[in-house]
Amino acid sequence: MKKFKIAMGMVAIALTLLTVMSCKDTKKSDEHMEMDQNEMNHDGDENMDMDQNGMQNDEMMNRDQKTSKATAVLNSYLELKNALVADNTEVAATAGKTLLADLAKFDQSSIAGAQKQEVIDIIEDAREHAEHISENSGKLDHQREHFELLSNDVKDLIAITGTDRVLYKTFCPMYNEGKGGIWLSETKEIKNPYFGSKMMKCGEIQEEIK
Ligand SMILES: [Cu+2]
Repeated sequence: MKKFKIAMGMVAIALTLLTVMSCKDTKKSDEHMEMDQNEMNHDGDENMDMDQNGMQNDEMMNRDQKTSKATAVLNSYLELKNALVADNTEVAATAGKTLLADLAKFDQSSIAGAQKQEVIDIIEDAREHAEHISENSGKLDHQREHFELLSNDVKDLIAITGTDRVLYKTFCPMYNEGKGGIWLSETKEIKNPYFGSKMMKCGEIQEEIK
């Protein structure tokens, strides 16, 4: 099964763009750089919104020709990503809440063997990040930190479940003091969820996932 296809052409174009765009003038506050364990571990009311979002997601499932177990998760993840692109902390929090509910409903029953535990672990981790994002309206930096970790979880999840749509794994080399961070996008056009309007075009496509 061909899960990942690296579009080298895209990378080359993106690199060229990257050189052209000035990504240098950003200063990121590191006040949230170290997330302490207590903050990461509190137990929340993750199941609160399961019913509320059920109908909406079923509708989305029916509309898509191609579906995957990750469909609802991807829908809310991309909604969250686009809210961060728009620097909209309230919408990001709302999308985080929807995502939390979708993660809680994720059905891993048909996933076999060693991958099952892996999926359970990924979902558990992703739920914590979605929860923090939902609870931190007004703190865009904080939401973005969790979004970076969440993006890796979603990437790992679809490596197992597959994806119902083409996604672009995009890398922002400037994020996190130059350590960089990835996100998944439904479009080839670079719209940076880590910097939003401050550095919208910073990023390069690393993989086309389909
Ligand atoms: Cu947090």
